[in-house]
Amino acid sequence: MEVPSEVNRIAWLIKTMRVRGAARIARAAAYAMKVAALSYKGGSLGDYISYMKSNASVLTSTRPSAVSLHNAVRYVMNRVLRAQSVEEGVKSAVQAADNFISMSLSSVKIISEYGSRLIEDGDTILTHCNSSLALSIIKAAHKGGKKLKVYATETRPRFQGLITYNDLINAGVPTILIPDSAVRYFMKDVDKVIVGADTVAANGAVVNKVGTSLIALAAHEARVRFYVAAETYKFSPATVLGELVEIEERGPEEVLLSNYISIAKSFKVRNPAFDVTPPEYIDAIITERGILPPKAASMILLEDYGVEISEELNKITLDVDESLP
Ligand code: RUB
Repeated sequence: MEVPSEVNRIAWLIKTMRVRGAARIARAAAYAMKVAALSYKGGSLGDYISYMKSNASVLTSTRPSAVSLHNAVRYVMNRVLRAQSVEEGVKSAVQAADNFISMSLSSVKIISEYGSRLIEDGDTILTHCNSSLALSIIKAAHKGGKKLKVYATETRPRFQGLITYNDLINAGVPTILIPDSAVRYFMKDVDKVIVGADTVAANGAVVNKVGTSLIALAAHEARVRFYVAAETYKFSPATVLGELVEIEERGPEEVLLSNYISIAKSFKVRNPAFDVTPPEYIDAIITERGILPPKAASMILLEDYGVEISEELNKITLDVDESLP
């Protein structure tokens, strides 16, 4: 059976960034897996499983750097693979998708609560791009009566900073939009930087919107605290085994201003959507399981994926030289 049009539509929404931000992408993918399961008609358990795998790969191919998306799909698929019948497989996919979505939403609430405790009355905060987790913390602190000021970076080339600006202004948080290149200029006025994450690697490095690592560097230089807000399903199990996170590169048309589009072909352009901030520049990762030092990422990953990781390790065969003593 073919991938249903609704699943293809959701994949298209994610790919074209109409649905964006790692948490929303993950919930949309979990929902799409539920749609896929409910749309399945007839066939054997084997057919159902390969059909679900096709749906999973359509979804995961949309945005490679957001491990949240891959983990959401894996969460549903792991349960599908354990089913003994099609009926059970459909039921467990629906249940797993619903569980993932409610777990994701409750993580946002917990993180906003933990994170808002780190913010003090009178703080000036800088945020980059548009992270629903970072914004939930800022809005919770504001709601709790703390007086804040926020610098929101523009976030070229897609200008997600404008979404952040509007969201915070609508919530009543005094916010100033600044060009990305002005971050170091304003850093002396900033008390804390709070950003989101697409992926957290086993060594505590964070993959987030391109420019994040430059901001971390400027914060480090100015001795300003740098926090990352991320649910633990953004932690990448593959990185425990040394795999690197693929950085998504998008088209040149996003970088060139509209008046250059006509001569765009003569420009050589690179447009990475994300970059990697090393753990040394991160003070803490605010998760639903507590406020963690970045180096604790590997512990969380072993807790959640220990069995799968050791199975993978067992597959590695060493070429041993028998003649050695
Ligand atoms: C969005 C981005 C966000 C993270 C975290 O990039 O980098 O900071 O996804 O978002 P894009 P959230 O606009 O390319 O998707 O905290 O909402 O999960």
